[in-house]
Amino acid sequence: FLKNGTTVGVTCVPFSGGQPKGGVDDGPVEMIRFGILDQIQGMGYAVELSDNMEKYRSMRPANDPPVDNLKNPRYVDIATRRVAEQVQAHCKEGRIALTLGGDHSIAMGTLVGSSSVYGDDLCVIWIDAHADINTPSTTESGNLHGCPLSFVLGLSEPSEALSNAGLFDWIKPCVRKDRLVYIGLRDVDTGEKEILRKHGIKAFSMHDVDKHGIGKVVEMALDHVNKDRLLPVHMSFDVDALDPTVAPATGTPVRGGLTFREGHYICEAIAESGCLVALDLVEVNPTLGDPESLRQTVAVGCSLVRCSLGESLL
Ligand code: Z70
Ligand code: MN
Ligand code: MN
Ligand code: MN
Repeated sequence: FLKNGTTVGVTCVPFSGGQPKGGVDDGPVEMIRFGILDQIQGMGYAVELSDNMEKYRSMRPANDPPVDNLKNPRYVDIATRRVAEQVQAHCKEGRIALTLGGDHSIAMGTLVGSSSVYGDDLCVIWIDAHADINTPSTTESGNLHGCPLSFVLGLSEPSEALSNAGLFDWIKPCVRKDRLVYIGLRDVDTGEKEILRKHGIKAFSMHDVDKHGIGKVVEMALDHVNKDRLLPVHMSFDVDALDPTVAPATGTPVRGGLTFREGHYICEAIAESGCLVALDLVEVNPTLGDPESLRQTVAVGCSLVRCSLGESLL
C-alpha cells in the first residue's frame, strides 16, 4: 500500500439540495476545520484540492419547482454535474478521489466521474442505513439523496417530465448492478426492496452483520464484486450507517447501526485490499444536535477517511 507518490484528489461539496434539512452543506468545511487535509498529508499523501467549493452554494436556481415529485431537481442536476467533472479530473490523473459531502445525492456525480475513467470494472461498496435506490417513480419523499443509485444503474427510463426539463439526461447507466454491494442497511423502502430483489442486487443488512460478524461480511461483500481483488473500488460511506450513538449529527439517524469499530473495520479492510480509487464521506450535518455530538460526528468522519487511506495498517 503505497502512500508516498500517491495523490488524494479532494472535492468538497457543500450541498444540501438532495434532502430538506440545512446544515449538511457545512459538512466539508467542518471536516477541513478539524484538520482532515493536514491529516491526509501527514500520512504521506500529496493532496490536490478541487477549486472553488463555494461555487456550489451559488448554483441554486432562483426557481426550482418539483418535477415528478422530485425536489430541487435543477439544483441537484447542476451541482452533481459539477461534482462529476471534478471527480473525473482527479481519477484521470490517477489520484484517489475523495469527496466530502454534502448529502448523498452527490454520489450521482461521484459515480459518473469515477466510472467515466474506470468503466465497467468499477465496483461500488455502499455503506448506509438506507438503500438510496428509489427511482423518480418509487420515491415517496421526493428527496434525491434517496435516489442516486437508480440513476447510475439506469433502473428507470427518464420520465417525459424529466426529459422535457432536460434534467439528468447526462447520466447514462454507468455502474453494473453485479458490481454494487451494500453494507449496513436497516431502513429500506418497500419499493426499494422490490428493486433489490428484481435486479438481484447484493445487500448485507445489519442482520447479516450480527449473524456473520463484520469481518466475514466485508469478505463476502468483496468476494461478490471483486473476487480477485484486482478491480477498482469506489466506496460511498454515509455516516448514518453508523449507530446514532457513534455518529449523532446526521439528518436521518436510524437505531441499530454499525459500531465505531465495525465502521472502521470496513474502511481498514478496503484499504488493505489496495483497490480503493474513490471515496465519498457524506451526510455529516454539523448543525444537528449539541456541540459534543457535532465534534464526535466530524471526528468519526475524518477517522473513517484516514482509515480508508490506510492509517491503521501496520
Ligand atoms: C428514504 C427516501 C435517505 C439518507 C434518508 C430515505 C433515504 N428511502 N437517505 N437519509 N441518507 O427518502 O427515499
Ligand atoms: Mn445515503
Ligand atoms: Mn443514509
Ligand atoms: Mn440537461
